[in-house]
Amino acid sequence: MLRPHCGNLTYTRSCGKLKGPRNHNHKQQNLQRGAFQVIVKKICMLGGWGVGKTSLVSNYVHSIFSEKYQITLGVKIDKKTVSVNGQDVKLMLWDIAGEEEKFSIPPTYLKGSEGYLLVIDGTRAGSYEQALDIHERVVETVGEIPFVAVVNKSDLTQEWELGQHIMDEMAAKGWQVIKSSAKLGTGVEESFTGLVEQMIS
Ligand SMILES: Nc1nc2c(ncn2[C@@H]2O[C@H](COP(=O)(O)OP(=O)(O)O)[C@@H](O)[C@H]2O)c(=O)[nH]1
Ligand SMILES: [Mg+2]
Repeated sequence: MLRPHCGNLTYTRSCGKLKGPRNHNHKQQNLQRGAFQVIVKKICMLGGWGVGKTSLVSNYVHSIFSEKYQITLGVKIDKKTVSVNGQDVKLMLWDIAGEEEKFSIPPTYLKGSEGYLLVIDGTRAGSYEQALDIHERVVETVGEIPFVAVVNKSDLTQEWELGQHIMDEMAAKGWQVIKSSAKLGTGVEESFTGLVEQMIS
């Protein structure tokens, strides 16, 4: 399937009939390229309104942080290839908004996803309740798949609301919990890497 003359392992049209995840319903793919094998994984960004999903992706993929609130319309897919435990993994990072305010996640959004970041805003305890609700809906839709609970905005210590008891509660559920700041870039890479490690283990 993969043509040897395609210089880059991408899904561009220039590679002729090379089919990407779009054509394969985002199922896991093992793409052979000589001795290398790249696994493709779809990851969804989930969480309530304004918790920092888009900012986390921006920081992770583009090392950019914007104070301006960007209302994400529809779905945006960012791509990043990482090497985790010696394995190259091409991540397709799905980020939506639109209906998220109402916590309705379009089924097509989750389809084929093998993991997600469940983002919580540490300055708004209510976003934890939203995350619990979203998590429940995801389990109902796609079953138990790997995820990391990311408690974001850790730089805003003055406005911090999420008490230790909530952190303990999440830990007691066996969740992997990571504090992050999309603004400072702390805990961001760790969150994605932690998720990928769960996904490929
Ligand atoms: N201080 C601070 N602000 C953040 C952080 N992450 C996101 N924000 C801000 O929170 C708002 C919502 O972020 P956004 O990524 O658009 O949230 P989304 O709706 O979950 O995608 C924006 O104004 C961001 O600049 C963070 O780690 N620290
Ligand atoms: Mg967004």
